[in-house]
Amino acid sequence: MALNYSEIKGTDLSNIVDTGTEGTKIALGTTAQRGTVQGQVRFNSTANLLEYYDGNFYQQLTNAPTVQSIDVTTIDQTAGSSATTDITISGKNFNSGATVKAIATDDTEVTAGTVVRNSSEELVATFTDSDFVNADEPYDIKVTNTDTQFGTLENVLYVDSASAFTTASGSLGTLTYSNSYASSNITAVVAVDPDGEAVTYSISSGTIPTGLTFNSDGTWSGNANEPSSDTTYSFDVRATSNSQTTDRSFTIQVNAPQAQLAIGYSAGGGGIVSSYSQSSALGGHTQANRMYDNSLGGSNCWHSSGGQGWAQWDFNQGIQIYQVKVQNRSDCCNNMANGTITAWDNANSQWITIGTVSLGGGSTAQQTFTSSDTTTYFTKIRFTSNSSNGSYTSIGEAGVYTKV
Ligand SMILES: [Ca+2]
Ligand SMILES: [Ca+2]
Ligand SMILES: [Ca+2]
Repeated sequence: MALNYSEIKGTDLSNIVDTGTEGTKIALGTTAQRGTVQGQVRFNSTANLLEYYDGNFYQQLTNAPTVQSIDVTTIDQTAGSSATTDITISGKNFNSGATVKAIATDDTEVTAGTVVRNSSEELVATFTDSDFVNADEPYDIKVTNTDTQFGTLENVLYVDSASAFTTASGSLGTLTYSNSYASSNITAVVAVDPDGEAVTYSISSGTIPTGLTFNSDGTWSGNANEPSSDTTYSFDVRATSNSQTTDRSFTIQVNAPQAQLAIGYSAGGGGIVSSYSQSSALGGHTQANRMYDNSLGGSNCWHSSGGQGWAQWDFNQGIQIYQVKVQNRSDCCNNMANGTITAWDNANSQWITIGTVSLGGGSTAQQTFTSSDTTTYFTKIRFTSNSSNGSYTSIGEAGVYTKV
């Protein structure tokens, strides 16, 4: 039953008991309409809060803030002395002037340098990264309103600094035929995490030599493929530890084989030729060893007694043949060398063709043949020739080159 004023005028209203269920309606007004009598209770329609006057100030009945989540959960403490991290805090009852702190496990407090209040449900707090210490993680996030009420979300913020490379950027090594293009000649990549966390490695960009494998522990395995020309491979290695990554640029050089003269020309027999033979030698002319005497004319040629013939060198060891060069005699009769060069594959008892000679005429004519065979060791080489002038076969000089 509702009463009006005339009905209760003069009635003692001390210790009023409201037996209703809906609620007691009290005074409502703006901040400007506040009274000044101690004990007055009212609803402030400006602040949208219940308030009472304590004789000096109006005290408002507010709710403590609640921190529900943060959008960043790691701080890189080593990011730089002036580096900062913005953390967006979601929750409720964030008031203007609210402050934010990160509380360490030893209760050390890190205060956000600035706090931007987007709404009563969202703050953005900016922390200085170098204020954090890995040993003191995890940190709590504490929001305190100006009325000192606070809310805390515990154990949510961690320190995670990125690993640092100890391997200098730049070349990790050079692979050559001589070192078998083996990964053992390449420097392993190392980075150290300041928090003591494990580091794994990957290629984040660029290209590594075909045939090599970069392992997740920073080491290399395999053998690079032999290139046809010197090649520099450039790539970035990414070191990952916990949530952080760091990249560094490196190179690997892979060089094509070089031809090294083993027999012939200025190398003579090279200590490799153990014996020589020929199908025939023209009287007054000379034999197969004259093809490695570093002289092209006159008697310094192998010269058959007929239009066809062959000259052969036997090696005292198996050698890999990379290139073979043949050259005409220089003084005369220099239209005589046409035929084939073959080499003896001792393991499989067979002649393998290295090249087809077609020198034609000319005192300086020469040909070089390059073999793609990288596995066979040969114990003999034979120069088989059909004279183009129908009377003689003659070769002034020949050379065999190995790879280095
Ligand atoms: Ca940590
Ligand atoms: Ca770390
Ligand atoms: Ca010669």
